[in-house]
Amino acid sequence: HEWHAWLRALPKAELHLHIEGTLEPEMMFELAGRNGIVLPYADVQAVRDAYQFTDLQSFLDLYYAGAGVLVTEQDFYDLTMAYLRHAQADGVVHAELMFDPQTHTQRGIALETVFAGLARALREARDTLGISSYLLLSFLRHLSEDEAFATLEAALPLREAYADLWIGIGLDSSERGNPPEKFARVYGRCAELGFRLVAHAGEEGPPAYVRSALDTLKVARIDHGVRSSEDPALLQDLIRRRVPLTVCPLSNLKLGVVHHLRNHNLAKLLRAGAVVTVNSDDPAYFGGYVLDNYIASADALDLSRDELVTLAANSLKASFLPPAEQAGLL
Ligand code: ES4
Ligand code: ZN
Repeated sequence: HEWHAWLRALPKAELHLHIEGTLEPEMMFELAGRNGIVLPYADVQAVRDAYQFTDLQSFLDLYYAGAGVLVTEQDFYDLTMAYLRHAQADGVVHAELMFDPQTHTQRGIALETVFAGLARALREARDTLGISSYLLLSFLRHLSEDEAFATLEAALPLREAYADLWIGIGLDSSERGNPPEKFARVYGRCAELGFRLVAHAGEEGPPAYVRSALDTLKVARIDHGVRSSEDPALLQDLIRRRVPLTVCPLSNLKLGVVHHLRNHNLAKLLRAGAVVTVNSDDPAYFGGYVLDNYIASADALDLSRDELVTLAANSLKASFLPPAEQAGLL
């Protein structure tokens, strides 16, 4: 398909990507082998066969278990470099990667190990692949706000060493029952510290969580946000305030947020005037990197060339790059 090559060549930013969600089964075995970890799977195919999710939690259980093979600085480097090569092949010129420090510190991995491995890959890719990137440290919302504060306090001594990369804060994991306002105080502190703020909201959770992320956490972008369309006043606010939504179509399909991509509201949100972007979320688990997400959405929703150009341009404009750098990439 000639339009696939055209789509690949469109400069785009990836804004919703969990680096732990880029762990392909092949690398899971490789890292398990060199770290002396025995996986509860016979082979790569058995891992892939296990990826049949019914909802967000059924995915998260395997995602946190998979992350258990990440031990050394080299592991985090290899994981990140493999992602960046995929991203470059998809026409990504800038990536904002979320990472979940609590997933690693809870198993005794030092925060410095995580930062050092991610940063070495991101800085190398800036020079060798021409991809710029930022890091968004994400709090796990199924844990307490005190644990989020402790994570922030543990990470702050590293801020200066990684100031070129670590510019923001995210909120992820089990959404239902863990509303944004649970993290109001720690987000207030992060805002005072000058971090850019995003949060997952309206993936499985209700539109009220999107409202709370906006008004209580004061986020600059909403991760997912697809359930916002259930509240017309909220959707109008998102449109009027030009709050970007980092939508992940294949993720929504695999986790049963939608039952077919034909039913995805991405096109309706875009045509209503929302700042929609297309992203891959956890590509190793959901069966596609960012270009696969664009192609599957275009096929299912009859997106026009102009709409695809708008989606790619939106991704750069919704990024945390300074406007002058955005303009240079557009
Ligand atoms: C996630 Cl798809 C999704 N939703 C919420 N939290 C997450 N962490 C990793 N992937
Ligand atoms: Zn996500």
